[in-house]
Amino acid sequence: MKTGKLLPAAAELHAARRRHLTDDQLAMTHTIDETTYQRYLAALLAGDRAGCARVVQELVAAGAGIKDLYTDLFQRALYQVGELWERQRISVAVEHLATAITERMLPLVQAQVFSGPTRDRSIIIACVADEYHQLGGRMIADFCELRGWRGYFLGADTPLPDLLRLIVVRRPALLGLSLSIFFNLPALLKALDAVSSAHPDLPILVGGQAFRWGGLPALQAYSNVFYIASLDELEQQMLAYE
Ligand code: B12
Repeated sequence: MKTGKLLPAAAELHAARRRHLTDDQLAMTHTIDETTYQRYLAALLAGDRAGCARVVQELVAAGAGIKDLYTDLFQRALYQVGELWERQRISVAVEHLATAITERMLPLVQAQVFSGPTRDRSIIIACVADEYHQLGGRMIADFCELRGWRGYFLGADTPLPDLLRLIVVRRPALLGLSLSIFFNLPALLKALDAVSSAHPDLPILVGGQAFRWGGLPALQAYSNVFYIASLDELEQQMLAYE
C-alpha cells in the first residue's frame, strides 16, 4: 500500500494530521466563511432544502469551486450531522433527511463538472459490498470528471463479481474503492485480492472514513493500492496517470 505516488511521506503526514484534527481546528482551514457555513448547516438540520439551495447558489454565483463546495460545505456539514447523531442530539430521521438534501444539492453544481477539456482516461468508483455510504464516492467521481476523466460511479453495495466484470468491459486506468465502515474492511480486502489477482497492473485508490479509525496497516500487503486522504492527494495521484 502506498499513500501517494509522488509524495508518500507528505501524504502520510497529511493523513495523520487530518485524522487527529478536531472539527474546530479543521474549520480554520475552510475556504467557505463561517457565517455562510452555519447558515447552510442550520437549513440542513431544519430540513430546509430551499434554504440549502439558496446558500449553494449564492456560493456558486460568487465563484466557489467544486472542491470547496464538496469538502468545506457538504462534507463538513455531514460530518457534523454524524457527530450530532452519534451524541443522540438529532434523530436518525433528521440525519437521513440531511443526507437526502445533500444528495439533491450536488446537481446544482454539475454544470462545473463538465466545464473543462476531456481526457481519454476513465476510472471506476464503487463502494464495496455492504457499504451504504455512497456520497463520498460520488463526489470523487464528480471530481474525476471535473478533471476530464470519465467517471463510472457504481454507488453503494457493489457485488464483487459485477465489479470484476465491469473492469473487463470498461478497462479503466484506475479503480477507486470507498469504505466508510471499519467493520466492512474484510469486504474491501476481498475486493483488493480479487482485483489485484485478475488485474495486477490496475492501480487501486482507496478512500473513506474507515481509515480514520485504523485499517491502513491491512493495506500494506498491496503494492498496487494507494490510500487517498484528500481531494488534493487525489489530484496528485491522477496527474501521474494523465
Ligand atoms: C449519511 C450517513 C449514513 C447513511 C448513508 C447514506 C448515503 N446515501 O450515503 C446511512 C443511513 C446508510 C448510514 C448507515 C450507517 N452508518 Co453512517 N453516516 C452517515 C454520515 C452522517 C454522513 C456520510 C457522508 O456522506 N459523509 C460525507 C462524505 C462526503 O464524506 P466521506 O464519505 O468521508 O467522503 C470523503 C472522503 O472520505 C473521501 N472518500 C470517500 N470515499 C472515497 C473513495 C476513494 C476512491 C477516494 C480516493 C476517496 C474517498 O473523499 C470524500 C470527499 O472528500 C456519517 C457521518 C460522517 N462523519 O460522515 C455517518 C457514519 C459514516 N456512519 C456511521 C455508522 C456507524 C453507520 C451505521 C453502522 C449505523 C447503524 N448502526 O446502522 C450504518 C452502516 C451502514 C453500512 N453498512 O454502510 C459512522 C461510521 C463509524 C465507522 N467508520 O465505523 C459515522 C462516521 C457516524 C458516526 N459519527 O459515528 N450512514
